[in-house]
Amino acid sequence: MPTALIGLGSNLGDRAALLDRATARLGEHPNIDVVARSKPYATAPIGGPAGQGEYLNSAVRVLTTLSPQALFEVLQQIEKELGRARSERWSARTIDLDLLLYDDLVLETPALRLPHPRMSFRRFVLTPASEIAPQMIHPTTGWPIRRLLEHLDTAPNYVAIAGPVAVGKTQLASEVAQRTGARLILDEIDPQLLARFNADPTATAWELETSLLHRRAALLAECFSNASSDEATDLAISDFWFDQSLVYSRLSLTEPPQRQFERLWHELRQQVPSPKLLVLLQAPVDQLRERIARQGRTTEQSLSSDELQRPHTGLREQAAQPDQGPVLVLNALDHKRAIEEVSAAMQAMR
Ligand code: PH2
Ligand code: MG
Ligand code: MG
Repeated sequence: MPTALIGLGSNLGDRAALLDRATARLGEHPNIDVVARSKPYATAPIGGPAGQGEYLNSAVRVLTTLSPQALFEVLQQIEKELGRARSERWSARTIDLDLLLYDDLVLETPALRLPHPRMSFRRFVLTPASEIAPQMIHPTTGWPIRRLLEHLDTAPNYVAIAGPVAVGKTQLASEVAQRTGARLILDEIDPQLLARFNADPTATAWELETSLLHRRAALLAECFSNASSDEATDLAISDFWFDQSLVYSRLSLTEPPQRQFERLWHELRQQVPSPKLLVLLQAPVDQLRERIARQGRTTEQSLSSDELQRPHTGLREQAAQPDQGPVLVLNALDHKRAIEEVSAAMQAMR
């Protein structure tokens, strides 16, 4: 019988009683068997309007013969019966029942996404989930729940933003840094080198890629070495991802230098911290083209749709590598939403 993992949260009304009643309702359903239930954990509210009360969060593991969609509808029905009113996103609620995992199913429908798109980096989800389902595999990272929680405990509070050229990485990183007080780490490129690259991309690709790679390694090492006690915050965000160099090198370098580049990347990677969370910004290619034209980026203007699409695909593949960890994929076009998502994620992962 399929196993499902459900996250519960309440920050309005008699929170403990609401968690109890929701769990009891689940167990009363003829096709749902509650096999494990975590303790309630008091957690600070993340995201949404200011001034909300503290949450109680818990998790339950169930066996069910219901399909994921049918189980999801049951959760919504219970929310309704327990007085859940829907208003502003992430606002206070009597009860929230989130379908986190359904076996190792990966599903993307307008109504339901599995695994839950934000579970992999939220401490208020992973703490109770790890109590009752530490070995259950989160299918898009390939990591068990316990490892996801350990990652939150051990990785630096650092978010890397990745995405194709002109998607808005710098703007997003800057605005999130401003909003959260995080340290901002921005890609740097020598303008003369860029000019030479624009004039002759093929001849300059190696020099450009290695220069970027060394600079990124130095920026990250610098930011995290003096884990300075005088900093008001231990949060950091960069408008690049160290591993994106690898993706671009595969697109721009020929075979033998690419292998050499891969060795260099591997060597430098040992010394740089990997992000606690990777944010992958996505936008349709025709939108990228518009932004490229608006920004007057001459090199990219001549790229075909296929060439613009390739980094997208490469970054997605690299982000799905077994050691990568949590990834949050966002639509770059909804800028306000992206800022809210990343800011909330940075609070939730601490
Ligand atoms: N749920 C949210 C948004 N923020 N914060 C805490 N502490 N616990 C939650 O369950 C929670 C939240 C959206 O569902
Ligand atoms: Mg929720
Ligand atoms: Mg919900």
